[in-house]
Amino acid sequence: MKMSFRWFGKGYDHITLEQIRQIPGMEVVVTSLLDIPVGEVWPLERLKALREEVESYGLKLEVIESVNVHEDIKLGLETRDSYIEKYIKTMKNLSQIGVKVICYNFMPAFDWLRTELEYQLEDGSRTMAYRHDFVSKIDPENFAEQFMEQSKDSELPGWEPERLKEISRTIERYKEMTEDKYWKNIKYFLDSIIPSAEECDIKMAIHPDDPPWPVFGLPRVITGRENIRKFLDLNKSRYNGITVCTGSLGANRQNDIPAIIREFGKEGRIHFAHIRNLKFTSDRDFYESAHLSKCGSLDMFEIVKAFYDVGFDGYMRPDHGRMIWGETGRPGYGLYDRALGAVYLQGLWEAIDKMTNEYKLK
Ligand code: DNO
Repeated sequence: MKMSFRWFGKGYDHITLEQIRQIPGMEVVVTSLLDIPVGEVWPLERLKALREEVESYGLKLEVIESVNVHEDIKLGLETRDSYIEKYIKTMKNLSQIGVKVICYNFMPAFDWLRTELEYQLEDGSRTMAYRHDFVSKIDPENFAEQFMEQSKDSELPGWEPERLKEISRTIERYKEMTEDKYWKNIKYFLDSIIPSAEECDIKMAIHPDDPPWPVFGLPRVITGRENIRKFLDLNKSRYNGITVCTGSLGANRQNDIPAIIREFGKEGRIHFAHIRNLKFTSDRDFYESAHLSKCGSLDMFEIVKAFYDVGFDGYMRPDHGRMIWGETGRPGYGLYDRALGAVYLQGLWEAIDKMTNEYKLK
């Protein structure tokens, strides 16, 4: 397991690489070029400069999150081939700077979704929350407006202002989309890019849909064990893999996350792990809690143990944290709580490792 930390890049993140390098055990930075419009090629010169910047802090740049998939590819339009070509060029450029994993998603129209960005917890910290009732009653346009208001100046990943402005129009384009067609579009994309991923030695790691059920009538398919199996079977190369995001999959109580990790981890199909906890406030509603098992509804020990047992040698990062100690910034992506998460996860790993090898406990 290699511990990593998401960084949005200079000018896009209030956190510095200097701060990230000081988190104990931190090895890898997970980043992206946020200013390149979705679908355009990421220029090699920019990538070389980015790598140099990251490496000058003693960190490695081996994971990209995300190279977003153009809507035309998801919709299966004729124009998709030209976007796929550009996607492959970006992959080739990324391989030249030593990137090993690309995290991406295939969620239609927008990325992950929360209803509150500043949900206040008893201890005064703030976090993100999801209320299903709210989502089922509101239309996407109103939702997008409220979301923009709440997020103030800090842009959320997957909720860029350009996307939000277009949201109704984008959703409209999915009117005729069935789940079946959507799966076909995924397969078309995979079959086009995976041979290049193999050549480039870059593992593709799709992010699960968050939350893992249809929203605003749009298909959402990467939702749990069965659909992950279906996804992996679309293209059986090891380079076609997944990101296990415990918070996304964990939002559906039926998902047995340790079992998912064991099944797909053994097959070498998990390339990236986003680890966070959440606390259910009803059957479907939850807030994102601190990472510790006792703070939320997920058992972090069981999750880390499953990764350990399958010999996970991919990248792991602490996912969304709360805002604590007066920090302000991009919701979910503060420094302090995620740094605590990174250390906690490494603590679990070390304990499991020593118990297994030195104390010979199973
Ligand atoms: C949210 C993130 C997602 C993720 C994308 C990957 O915080 O986990 O935005 O980066 O879905 O493409």
